[in-house]
Amino acid sequence: MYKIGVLGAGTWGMALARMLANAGNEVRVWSALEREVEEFSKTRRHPNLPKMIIPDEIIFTKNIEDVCTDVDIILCAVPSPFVRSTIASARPFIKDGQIIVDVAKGIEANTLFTMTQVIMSEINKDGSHGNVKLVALSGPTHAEEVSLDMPTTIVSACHDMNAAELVQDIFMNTCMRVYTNVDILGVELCGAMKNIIALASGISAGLGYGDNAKAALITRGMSEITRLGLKMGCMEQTFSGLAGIGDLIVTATSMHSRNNKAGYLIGSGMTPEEAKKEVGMVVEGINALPAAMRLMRHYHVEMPLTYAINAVINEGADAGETVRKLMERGKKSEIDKSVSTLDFESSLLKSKKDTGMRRVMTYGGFDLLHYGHINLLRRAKALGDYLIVGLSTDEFRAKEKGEPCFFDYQKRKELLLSTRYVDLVIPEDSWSQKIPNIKEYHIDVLVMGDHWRGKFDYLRNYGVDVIYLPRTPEVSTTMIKEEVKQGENVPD
Ligand code: C2G
Repeated sequence: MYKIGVLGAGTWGMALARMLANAGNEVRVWSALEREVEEFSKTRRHPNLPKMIIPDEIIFTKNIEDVCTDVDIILCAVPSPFVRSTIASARPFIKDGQIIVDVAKGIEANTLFTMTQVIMSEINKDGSHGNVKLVALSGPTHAEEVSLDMPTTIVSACHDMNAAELVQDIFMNTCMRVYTNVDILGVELCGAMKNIIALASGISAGLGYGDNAKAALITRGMSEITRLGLKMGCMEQTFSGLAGIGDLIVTATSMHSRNNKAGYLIGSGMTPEEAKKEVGMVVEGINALPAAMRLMRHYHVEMPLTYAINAVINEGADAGETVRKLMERGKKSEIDKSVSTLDFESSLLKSKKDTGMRRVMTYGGFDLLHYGHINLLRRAKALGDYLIVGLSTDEFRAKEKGEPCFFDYQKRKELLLSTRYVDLVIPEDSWSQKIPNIKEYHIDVLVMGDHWRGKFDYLRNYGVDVIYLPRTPEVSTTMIKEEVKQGENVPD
């Protein structure tokens, strides 16, 4: 069994804490609200989940260190606006390499970071948490139903499939079926944006419209979220999966959903403030709107529903009038043109700079690609969402290392691109190209093995995080060559 530290005693955090404790795990729960800690510890009840009994084995604490040290998993279950500050308080107690599972759904308005990117950027401020593994756990999961052990499915998403599969093992049981996905950005984008469409669905119902309008909102809402996601480099299957359409259906059709409920109250005539007060819990769809509007503009994606909801929630537009305008829009085809050229990809890279999407760069020869290289590439990719490798050319390698690589540049490039981590390979033919590369590709993080420690610190002056990761000590290209040579010399 596992030791789980839970940050946040809200509805979702407590439903999961109960499930994990009942599965035999050791579960400790921290809350910033002392009264919650005392009340839940004593009553073993949660006000938002009246039918749920909190297992006696769950330990509550107001000391954040208690849930961050000596645990296999930290579960971040605080509302999205409090993720950054909570991680800042927890950082001193979190060891490098820790697996953190995020269930908060949202996008940070000023950075446009998803929640796992917020966690990574906050926890690695000290540069000594480069190996923390972040897993997003997201899907069609009403806490109320999970708290009653009703059958549920969810997605465990991480660049590192090992981490995603460990979380799958921990959270899987006869009532919770967990699927893995490597597209963490797509999973998190869906989790944040679907709350906005759920608001729309609630507003529609509040205006007295029926299932036809609800189906239209769900379908066209998923279509615009998918358009945005593809422009951000996500995988299309994610949007037709559990974290995508699955979560949107469950959120937009159920009165369990706060977003749907808040939307209904607004459609019925309440102001957003009155509706939020009436719902009494965090309405993530309203929190996600500022970021959604910025993403829409940065990626030049047409998202009429998101635009319309923002007008109603943040600009005082009349809901009924807004629906009429939506219905009177120009004619459209359902089939978007698809774009996939490299020119688009480099223009996407250029536009990504302001949207907080993190681009990582590393350099090397990567000859006779081995697991030491893969360990480096995997950890480098986990620091962002797009990994570029500056691959030493044959000439550069011969000049700098005195001997050519075993595989030529094309073969080494092909091998790198066949891995799950590398998104783009460019030639490295001079030591001085790192600064122009950083500017041209809007690099946020430079990653190198720690035998280079200190050598590239000067790049920090160009706004780049420079992170040195421990080499995999027992393997190297030179060692492989020598062992093969010795093997050749061994008499039959
Ligand atoms: N690496 C590692 N563990 C190993 C071997 C290599 O982590 N056992 C890392 C290195 O630290 C480097 C990357 O994998 O970050 C590529 O390694 P090499 O091909 O040996 O590249 P290097 O000689 O470090 O050249 O401009 C910088 C140079 O191109 C880097």
